Amino acid sequence: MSTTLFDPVQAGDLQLANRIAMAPLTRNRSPNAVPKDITATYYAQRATAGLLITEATAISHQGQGYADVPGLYGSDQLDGWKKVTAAVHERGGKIVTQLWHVGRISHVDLQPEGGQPVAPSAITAKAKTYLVDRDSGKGQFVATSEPRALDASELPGIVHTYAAAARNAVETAGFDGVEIHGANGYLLDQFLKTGANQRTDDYGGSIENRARLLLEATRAVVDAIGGGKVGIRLSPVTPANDISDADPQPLFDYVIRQLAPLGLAYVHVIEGATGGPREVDGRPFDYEAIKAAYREAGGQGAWMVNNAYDRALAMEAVESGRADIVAFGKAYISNPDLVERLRKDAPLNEWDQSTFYGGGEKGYTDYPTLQQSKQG
Ligand code: 8OZ
Repeated sequence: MSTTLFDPVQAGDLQLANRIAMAPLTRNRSPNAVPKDITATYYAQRATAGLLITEATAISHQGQGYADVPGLYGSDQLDGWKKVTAAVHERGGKIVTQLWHVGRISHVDLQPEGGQPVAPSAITAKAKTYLVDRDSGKGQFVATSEPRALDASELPGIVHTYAAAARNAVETAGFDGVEIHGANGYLLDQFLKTGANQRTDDYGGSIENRARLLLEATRAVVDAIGGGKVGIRLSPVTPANDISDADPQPLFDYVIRQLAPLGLAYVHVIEGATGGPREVDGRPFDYEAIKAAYREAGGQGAWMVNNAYDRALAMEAVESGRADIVAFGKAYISNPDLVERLRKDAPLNEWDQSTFYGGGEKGYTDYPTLQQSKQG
């Protein structure tokens, strides 16, 4: 019998009970970048996932781009995360945190001393970020601020910050590992892609140069905590956050071949437009080709896929061998017991988009399990 979605899998050092992952999901419920007790409840409720990937979590103040998203650079932030990892481990779950630097997707109000966000080049993204008015507590989407181009002399510091955050995550906060956010038009993806990177130094121009920062950061994280505890998320063709590349297939062929020897736990690929359609107009992409390139180059990490998977497509992906793990996003917001529901082919709770970003327990920790629905 072939492998199913519900079979265990080894991803580097991570021994996972099944092949269903909770995708990283921004929830904006961590004022002052500190996860609260309800965040521990939220993740613990979902601990039957083979792997929980936390919401994107800033590696530094400069890496912050949205109101009330958590961090990994302050002791109070790490203390908050300790409660989360303890609650998940108590329920037998596995949890990694997503290392995030937003680059140009930020706002001066969120930056150290109100400074400009940083980017490969001084090109403003046609994108929105999310701010919360301190007085009224109301959230709103606002245009991102004009960024300044990073000086090459600043890049080693950013690479170091990725490694420091990874060490904080594993050694202090108790995470089982980390996922590097290389997707969705944030800093590392901005360096990768021609739409945001017009540099003329060693970090711009050729594919090798554009991939340099992502690979340096990944190697530094691997050196800090070991490749078996490291995953990476990529989104070859997403239009999220106004990102684009003139020729993504050879770019990602190169990136994936460079990642192959690092002994990563997994590679996580968003197929299509993040949170949207699996095909993006005018941006064809051959995902099987980059998976084959990864294996050909010796990559042994688990292959995780994401975006608009339903039960049937997820089962097909694993049973056919196309993927080792499937990450579910929005379905995990509204179904804490998603694994059980998929196993039983039970109906899913619908999600409430109005409570995705910001707020409290409503739309966060109050979605019922199957059992609670029966009792209620
Ligand atoms: C939705 C809202 C804010 C941020 C991503 C971290 O797309 C995000 C994000 C998603 O990766």
